[in-house]
Amino acid sequence: MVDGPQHVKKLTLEQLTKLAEEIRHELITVLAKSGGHLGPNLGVVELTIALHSVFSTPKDKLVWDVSHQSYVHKLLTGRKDRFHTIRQTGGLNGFCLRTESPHDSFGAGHAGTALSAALGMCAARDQRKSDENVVCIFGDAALTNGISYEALNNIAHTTKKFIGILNDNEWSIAKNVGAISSYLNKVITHPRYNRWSKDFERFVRRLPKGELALKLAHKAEEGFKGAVTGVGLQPSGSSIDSDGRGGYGNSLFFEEMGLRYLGPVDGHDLPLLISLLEFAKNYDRPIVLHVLTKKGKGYDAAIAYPEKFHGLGPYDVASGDPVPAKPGTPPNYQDVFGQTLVKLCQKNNTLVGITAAMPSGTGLKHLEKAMPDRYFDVGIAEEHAVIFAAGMATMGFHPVCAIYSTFLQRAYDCIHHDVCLQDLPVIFCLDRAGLSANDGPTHHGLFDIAYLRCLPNLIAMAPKDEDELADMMFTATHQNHPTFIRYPRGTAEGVPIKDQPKLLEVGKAEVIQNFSSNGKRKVALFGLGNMNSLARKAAAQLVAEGFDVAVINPRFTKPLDAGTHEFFGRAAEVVVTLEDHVLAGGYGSAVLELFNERAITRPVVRIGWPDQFIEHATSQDELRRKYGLTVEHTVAKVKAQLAETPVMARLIEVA
Ligand SMILES: Cc1ncc(C[n+]2csc(CCOP(=O)(O)OP(=O)(O)O)c2C)c(N)n1
Repeated sequence: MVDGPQHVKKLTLEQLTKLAEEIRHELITVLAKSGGHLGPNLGVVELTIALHSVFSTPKDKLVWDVSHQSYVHKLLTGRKDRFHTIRQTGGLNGFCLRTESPHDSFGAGHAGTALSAALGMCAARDQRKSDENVVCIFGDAALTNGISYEALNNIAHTTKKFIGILNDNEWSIAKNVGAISSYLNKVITHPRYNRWSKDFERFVRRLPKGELALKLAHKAEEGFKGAVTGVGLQPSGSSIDSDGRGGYGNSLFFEEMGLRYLGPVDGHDLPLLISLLEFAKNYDRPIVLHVLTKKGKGYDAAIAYPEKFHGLGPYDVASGDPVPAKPGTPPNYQDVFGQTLVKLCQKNNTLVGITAAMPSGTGLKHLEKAMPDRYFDVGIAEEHAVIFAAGMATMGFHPVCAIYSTFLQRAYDCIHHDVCLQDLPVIFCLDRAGLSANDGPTHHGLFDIAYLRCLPNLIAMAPKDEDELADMMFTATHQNHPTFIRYPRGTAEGVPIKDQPKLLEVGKAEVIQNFSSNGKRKVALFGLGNMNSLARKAAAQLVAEGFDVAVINPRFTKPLDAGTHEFFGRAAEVVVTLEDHVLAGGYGSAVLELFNERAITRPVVRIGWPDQFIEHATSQDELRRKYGLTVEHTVAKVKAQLAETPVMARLIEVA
């Protein structure tokens, strides 16, 4: 395999084809151990090789949307020796990261940012009068996202030189949805759209491998959608364009946006891709190249199950089967959420489920299967999802938006302006609230308590286990206000789930273990959500070491149970708050504000994530150990705090 992009340029077509094979082998074998975005990367092997054959990074800029499909780019830009570390502690990140390599021109992880970022780079280049090429690679699902259109609307007015590559594989994570997907489908399948002009052919012919590219393209002309490798060009001489402006293929949409459109072409045909990219590089107007790729190409299992192989954990290479969970592993929160929603929907006609392109990730696929008419996939469109839900709520519905905590950040104004301000009963199920360890900072859901706590009208809660998640969902369906339930990724606690969920009292905490008033020094541990189990373990150790310990499950971060917090705040010598969230503005901060308002002077030890972006790692446990979200650290902090707190002073105040 090659060492860097400069080597790619020296290879013959035969060697490049061999390189593609080697890369596919590397992807399939490495990801079998580490997990990752296999399908999308197998789909862009030829495209990435072609990009590095034609463009010269880091001077030229490749901007990848989401950047989950940048593994091949990483392999070709000096990172092949570390590729086996991808998504592991201290290893390569699974997305583009500016701090990881100068070849990563723009970091991402959230969808829909590439067109805007690339256009910004073009504007900067034009301002400083330099000559870098900026190439934006965006998937068909990026066109379900509003930001992409904001950028498209702006390109032709802003720059004369912009190269967009639409990497169309018909899939988001699940099958792509909506009108734009149907439109692309039409572009691909309708012969009217698959014609080329003579001047493009003339240009390609002049290129070193141009003759060959055209031959391949014509050979494949009969095959279109469904047989991506067969996609090709219609014979020349039949050049049309929708509006007489001379587009090379035909897409009204892109042409109306002021972009020249080339395509659709076979995204696995290396010589053709190289020729087209050379053409785009030398073109003096904004241009978009529409390439058709096959998700999972080169690995049968990934082709057969594109959704499963979009992103997955370790698997067996021979069968493609995931490494099985250990027997007795509890269900994951996502399945409990999905199954509970189905049960609730069966009894309550006002409930519907909404996802922004994440049916399997969130567990909403259970509703899709059981009650498809009550299920909405709106595409990668979190803002739209929230306002759409608000609209339904005005008509008497209780929409349930299942959105990852990190992706909901994008819809903050919609939560504020459309839901909370109008006090509408939308239910938000915030998945991945906590760490998404392998993915890293773009995917950790560590900010939602802070960004929600300041908004009036809403109710926010966090279950300590999967049974309480069901109770909270049930409780949410009885509210006439916006409600938010945050819960983490993956395996739940393994507690039994009641047949009939319980209605919880809003704003009421649960006392799990009270003081025994045995004359020992008192410590109150408030463990929020999944940190409650850690609080209970810390409590057991503190009791064993001779302390009198209370454990409380706060349940609600808004409204906070002021009475319970005050009672334990006054009774204990030390209060501890534990949260899987940043400390700045989180649950512990809410407790401090309450104590300040009520003049409770008890020291509060806050356990949570520090004021920095947390990196990716092999496991959540490693990061928790590093940042002190552990039983040992909690116990040590409590003891250190007590050592500073004179016993007598506390006793006088409590009395
Ligand atoms: C704002 C946001 N919402 C949801 C996601 C989850 N997500 C990651 S990749 C992806 C689908 C991307 O599809 P596409 O851009 O067509 O690329 P492909 O994987 O098909 O190559 C989604 C929905 C995200 N990264 N960002």
